[in-house]
Amino acid sequence: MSQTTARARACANIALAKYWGKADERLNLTIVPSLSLTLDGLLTTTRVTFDSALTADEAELDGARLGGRPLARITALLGRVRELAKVTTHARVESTNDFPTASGLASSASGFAALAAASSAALGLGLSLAEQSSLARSASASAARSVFGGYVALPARAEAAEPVASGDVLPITMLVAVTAEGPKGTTSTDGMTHTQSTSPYFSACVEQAPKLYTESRRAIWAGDLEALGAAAEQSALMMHASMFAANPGLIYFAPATLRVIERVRALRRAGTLAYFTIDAGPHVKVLSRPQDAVRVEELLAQTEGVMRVIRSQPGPGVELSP
Ligand code: 2P0
Repeated sequence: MSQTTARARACANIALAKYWGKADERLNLTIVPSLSLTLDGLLTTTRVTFDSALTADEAELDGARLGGRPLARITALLGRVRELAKVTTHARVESTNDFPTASGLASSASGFAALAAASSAALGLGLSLAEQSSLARSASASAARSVFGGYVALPARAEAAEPVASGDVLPITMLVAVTAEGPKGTTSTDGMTHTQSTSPYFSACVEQAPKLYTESRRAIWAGDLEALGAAAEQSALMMHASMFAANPGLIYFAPATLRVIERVRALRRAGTLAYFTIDAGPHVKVLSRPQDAVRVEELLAQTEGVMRVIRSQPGPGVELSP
């Protein structure tokens, strides 16, 4: 019996300029460019052990055995790594998240970035970060971005993400207002396929996305939180508007989602810079200046329906760990 193992840690990322929709479903290439911030407060740790005694791949997340589609996505990535390393050995994957899984908190981003790094390292492949990003993207497009720290871009139809700027260029504290526990009803992959095939607003989003992406990049380099926040809010609302207009309409919002949006806008009217973004789930992620974060966090925590608030700073890219 032979065994070879490696462990990696990756942080989730939150897109400021959103990706929603595929240019190529089989290759998992995105139809629009996206730009994200990798966050230190949302961490996945994954150990991969290739073991000749195994007769199939197996995986567990937070101690629960995975099967069905989640396992199939993992097996597909492991298959690519085996092909590169020219081996046929099956693997055991043990993964833990320190945040709620599959509820719009980007667990697949950190999960597949950590899986790409750990599995390729376990087989001694020595992949570059761009190659790890491409591997992660083949499983989940947003995962391509979690390979890098700070601000990260995934251009339209790109194989791999690329770093844009360190988090210090525009320091932000991201406050995640958690409004539900447990998995969401519709996965991102299903939600975007449904939107792409039935929403009359989808093409408008695709048309507008490059402009918001360019504005976001420019705002980061100008250190302009107001411009970045405005672009991020429009990107998120446009994405959700396209889902609302799908047939049948897809609504990830909970009542508390709207209450947090209103709270953020009230803060801005009162002179505090705060901006929201919302992914394929009911939680609201709030961008604020680090010096305002404690006060903004308190106000979010007091909002009806907010269960807790996770505070994050810009985080590092994927790392191997002992
Ligand atoms: C993003 N999201 O840019 C967008 C915004 C959620 C909303 O990418 O099908 O897990 O695996 O490529 O990457 C979440 O979808 O979907 C996502 P697949 P993914 O972050």
